[in-house]
Amino acid sequence: MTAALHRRAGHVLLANWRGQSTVPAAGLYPHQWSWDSAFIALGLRHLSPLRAQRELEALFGAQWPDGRVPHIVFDRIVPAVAYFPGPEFWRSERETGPRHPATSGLIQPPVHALAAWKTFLADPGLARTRGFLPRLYPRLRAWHAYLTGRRAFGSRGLVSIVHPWESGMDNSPAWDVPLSRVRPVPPDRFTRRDLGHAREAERPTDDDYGRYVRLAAAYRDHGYADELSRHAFAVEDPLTNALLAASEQAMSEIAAEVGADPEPHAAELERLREALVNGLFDGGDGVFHAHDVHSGLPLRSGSIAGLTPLVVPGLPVADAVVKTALGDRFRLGETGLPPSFDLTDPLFEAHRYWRGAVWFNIGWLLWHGLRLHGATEVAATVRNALLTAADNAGFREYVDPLTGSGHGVRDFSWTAAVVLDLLT
Ligand code: 9YW
Repeated sequence: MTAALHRRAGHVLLANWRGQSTVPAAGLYPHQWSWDSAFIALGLRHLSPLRAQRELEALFGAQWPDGRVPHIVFDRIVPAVAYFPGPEFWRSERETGPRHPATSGLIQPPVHALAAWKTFLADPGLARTRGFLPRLYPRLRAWHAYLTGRRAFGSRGLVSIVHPWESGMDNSPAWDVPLSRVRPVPPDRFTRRDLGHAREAERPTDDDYGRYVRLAAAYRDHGYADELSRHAFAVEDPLTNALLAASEQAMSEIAAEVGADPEPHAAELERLREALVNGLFDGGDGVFHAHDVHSGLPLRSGSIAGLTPLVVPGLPVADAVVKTALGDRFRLGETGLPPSFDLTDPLFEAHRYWRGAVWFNIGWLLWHGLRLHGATEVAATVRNALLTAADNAGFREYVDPLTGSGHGVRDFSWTAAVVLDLLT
């Protein structure tokens, strides 16, 4: 299976390459997405280190003056009707000027420095010739500074997200409580384009979309200002903060490579790790929970995001998290396929997007984190299960955690990229 799977995964990434970057999927997602590009680079580096570098460079080329890396960079030649909400909704040019690429104003989880470091390692000679890291390092620093500066709403030292799209896990049940406070925009006020490409029963509902649109429009109408009082939704998310911490580890390596001081990054990793454990870890059920900044309460849920702090080097509670991963709620030791939500919870839905289905980027993060903490056997189970599921289902966007059956779009870029990285 290995050589054929490798070849097929490569074809998916070649077909989805658009000259400067890769679309997550032809049709459903016809632009560049932020955390998709980071995962894509992790796989693409094995096919073409040059393209992997360019993928990240294209994304950071659209970075805003305030340091934020937008969650979507729009391809100007794609017709406006192809994706909602498109450039005419976000109106990013008001903030960045008309010469800047058109983008959204939201962010996605900061896995980029980790991807950049691994991309460098795939071909250090080429990267040095092109000045890849010396050019990217200041941009990565500005990105992290945006997060820990403008997005540190609480006094707890953690970064907040202000929209479910920023979590990367759009309709996770973890967001049901804070979203219930948001009045949905009526469905006849916007046209969903996603339903032309995917089954309605597997996507977020119209009510979800109505709330997403309300929050995004409010952020836009306040000039994307990051003031807590302006945000109806403000949440400290374990995945975002864990990836930032893991990325600070990569920043130490990058700093050393470009002749900068790694020490501030090592200190930042330590600070974030402590803030994560003190602020979000629940020893009772052995997972991390998001924290609702407005209510001051934990958002207790069975989201797989609660296991992702395993990517943080030196996580002191790693054993407890691995135990949870192996228990009834996630069954990683048996199935190897991480459900996006607790299998035993009544809210679990095997096929609906982030309410239970398995996503390959999260699988990769857990595989990486399990290995980091010495759980090599479980990591191997996860690896094999992801490869088999991608092979059988045709690089689908997500799969059923119990049967492995494929759902969402086919030939999804990060599924192929994760396969390439796991095979190499
Ligand atoms: C949407 C592109 C993106 C991912 C997100 C995923 C989905 C966009 O697709 O959101 O239109 O629903 O939830 O994580 O980056 O692949």
